[in-house]
Amino acid sequence: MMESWRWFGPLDTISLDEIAQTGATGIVTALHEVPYGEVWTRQDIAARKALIAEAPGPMHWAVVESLPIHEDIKRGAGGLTALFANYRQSLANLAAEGVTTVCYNFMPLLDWTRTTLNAALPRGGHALRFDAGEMAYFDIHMLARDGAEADWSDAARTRAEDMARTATDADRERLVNAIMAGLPGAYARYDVESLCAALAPWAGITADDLRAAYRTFLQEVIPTAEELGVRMCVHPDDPPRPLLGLPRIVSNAEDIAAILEMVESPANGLTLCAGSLGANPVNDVPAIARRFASHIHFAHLRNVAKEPDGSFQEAAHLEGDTDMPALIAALLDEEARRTAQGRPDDTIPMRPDHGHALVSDLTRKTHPGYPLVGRLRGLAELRGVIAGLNHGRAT
Ligand code: DNO
Repeated sequence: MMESWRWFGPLDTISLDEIAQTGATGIVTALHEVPYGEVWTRQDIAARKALIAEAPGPMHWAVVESLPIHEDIKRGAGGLTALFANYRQSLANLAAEGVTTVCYNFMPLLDWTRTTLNAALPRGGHALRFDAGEMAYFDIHMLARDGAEADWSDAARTRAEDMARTATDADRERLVNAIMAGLPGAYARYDVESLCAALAPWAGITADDLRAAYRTFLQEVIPTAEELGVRMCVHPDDPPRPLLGLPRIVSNAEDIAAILEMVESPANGLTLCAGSLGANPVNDVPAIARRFASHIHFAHLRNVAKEPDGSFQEAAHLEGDTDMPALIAALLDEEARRTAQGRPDDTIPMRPDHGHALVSDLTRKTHPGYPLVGRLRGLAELRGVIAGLNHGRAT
C-alpha cells in the first residue's frame, strides 16, 4: 500500500520537509483556497505539484482530498450547468497534471463533526470526541431546531437537559468551535445564527431527495472521470448518521451499494474511511472493505471506541472497535488481486487518518485531528501491521 499523508497546503503548519521524514511518499492535498464551485486551473495544480516535488522525497501528489461539491449540487437547486462544467474542467486539469485519484464527500453543509477536540486521554495527550449528549444540547438548546428532540436517545437528551442547566458561555463557545472544526481549509465557519440560516434551505429535503441529487451529480461527472482515467472516491459520512436534521446517505454498506449502482464505472469508487464507518455499530468495517474492495481507491485508517448512547472517541490506530489487521488484510488481498490481473501499480493509497495529540503536539497549533507526532505514531503502527501481514504472505 502506498503510504500517504494529508498536507493542507502552504498554510499547513506542518511542512513538507517534516512530512518527508515520516517516510510517506504520497501527498494528499487540495487547493483549499479555491472557493467551492470554481475551476481548479491547470496552472495552480502544476504549482502545487511543483512544491511537493521540490521537497525532500521522493514525494508526489497522490490524492486530491477533496474536490468539494458545491452545496447547490447537493441540494439539487438552481441552474447547475455551470457548476457541473466547472467540476468536470477541474477533473480534466487534474488529469492533465497526472493527479487522478479524487476524494470528495456528499455530506450537506458540514463535514466531519466532533464536540470536543481535546478530550484528555488516561496516559496524557488528547483525542477527538463526539459526545451525543453535547451534540443533542447543541441541536435542542442552542440551535433550538424544530423536531430536534426526536433525533436523540433518552440518554443523550437527559445529558442535554443537564447541560442546559449548567453550561456557561465559554462552554457554548467551545462547543460551536469544535463542531465547526471539521470544515477543512479556509472555508467560512458558521456561528449559531449563520448555521440556522444555512440550514433553512435544507428544511424538508429528505434522504431520497439527496440521493436524487447525488445520482445527477454522478451522471454528470463519472463518464468524464472515466474517460480521463480519474478515480473518484466518495468519503463516508462522519459521523454516519443524520445530523441537525440534514440527511446523510453514505453511512453504511447498503448506502455504498446503492451509490456504486447509480452509475456503474471503475471511476465511481469509495474512500474506505475506517473511522467514519466504524462509528456506527451496524458497520463491520473489514466486511465492508471485502465487499466493495474493487471500488476502493483510497483508505483512511483510524479507529474509534463507541459508547452505548451514540458517543464515540477516537482511539489509537490499533485500538478501538475495528480490527485493524483484519481490515488491512482485506486491502492487501485486493491489491494482490489487482496485481494478479496485471495491474500491479493499482495500489491503494492509505493515510493514517487523524491521530491523538501527543508530546510536542500539545504545544503546537495544527489542524484539529491532524497533529504530527500522533499521526506519525499511527503511520508507524500501520506500517508495522502491513510489514507483518506481508511477511506472513511471503512465507
Ligand atoms: C476528516 C476527513 C474529511 C474528508 C472529507 C472528504 O478528517 O476525512 O474531512 O477530507 O470528508 O471530502
